Amino acid sequence: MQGGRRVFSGIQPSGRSHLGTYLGALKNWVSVQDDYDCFFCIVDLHALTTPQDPKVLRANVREMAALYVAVGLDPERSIIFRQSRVSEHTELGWLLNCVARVGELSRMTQFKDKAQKGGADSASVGLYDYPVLQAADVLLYNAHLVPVGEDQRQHLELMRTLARRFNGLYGETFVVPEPMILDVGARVMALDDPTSKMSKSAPTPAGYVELLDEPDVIRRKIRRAKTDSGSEVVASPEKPAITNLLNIYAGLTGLSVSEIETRYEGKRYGDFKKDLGEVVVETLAPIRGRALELLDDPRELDDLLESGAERARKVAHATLRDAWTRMGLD
Ligand code: ATP
Ligand code: LTN
Repeated sequence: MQGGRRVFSGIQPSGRSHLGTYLGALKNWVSVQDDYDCFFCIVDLHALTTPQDPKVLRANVREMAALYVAVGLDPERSIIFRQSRVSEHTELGWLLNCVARVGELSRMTQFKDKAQKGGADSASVGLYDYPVLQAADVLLYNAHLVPVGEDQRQHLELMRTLARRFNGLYGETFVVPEPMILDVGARVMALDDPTSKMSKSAPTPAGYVELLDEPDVIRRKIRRAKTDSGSEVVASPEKPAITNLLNIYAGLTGLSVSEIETRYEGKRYGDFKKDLGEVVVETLAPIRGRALELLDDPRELDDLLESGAERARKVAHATLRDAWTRMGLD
């Protein structure tokens, strides 16, 4: 541990975690866990901002916990827990609601996109308020670093604004967190449409590789991924589809895009896609195997989450008390 510097991040248990989630978030969580005190949360309250079936949500929480462990997060070293089990998140969320401004939330592009999809008037108030709860998640733990994908940049900026504003109004209370958004893997695009983000709310599963997809399904999805005109395996703005596939290859192997281009000089898209399919399978098959094993013992997963919540609560409660005192609620 590095003198107690902290990391916080979370993923919604809204089903179907995919290669984008892995490259943009999970893989980087694993890479920081030896150097920081880490808090990895299953943000089930955030999932409620769009409609959820209670049975499915319950199952998704366990699946997410299994995936966290299966990708290599160690529940002894890192604190793995469920947001709803640490009530301080919603409590600090309220305090921050009183510091955040309507204008700021109205500018959030993720809210605008998601609200537009279902009709702005019927979007939940929770969806609008989503970034404030997200700020509370991180500020409660005074986290220094937040590893996320590119789509979270604006939420992170708002979180920093809220921390600074609170500190300015009430005195130094919160660490102002930094985003950790890497160059490779921070924005994985859909396999069937390289102009939109790989997303679990995509209209068809052809656009994303789920972390729990079977190897043959993965191979097929990669083989059928959209390609650009031409035939050279090179990244360029005119070739968004092949560029995306090169980035995925780079993210999974640690090779640079130019090293991969050299490797595939004179070869065709088909050869490259076949190998990429194997690279993805090599990474995901062991994760799938471990996750399925863990899911065989749901009680153990529940225990793991409960003991994580106990550890998280201690830290969260101290910060909340501090915020209460600063605001005159003591
Ligand atoms: P939705 O599309 O329904 O909003 P999502 O697929 O973006 O959901 P989240 O649970 O919101 O999934 O994201 C979890 C983490 O994964 C976040 O850090 C997010 O930035 C990252 N992430 C999600 N999709 C991608 C992607 N396509 N490329 C890189 N990172 C991503
Ligand atoms: N909004 C994030 C999930 C999330 C999060 C967080 C990420 C909720 N709270 C705190 C980092 C830190 C998303 O990925 N959609």
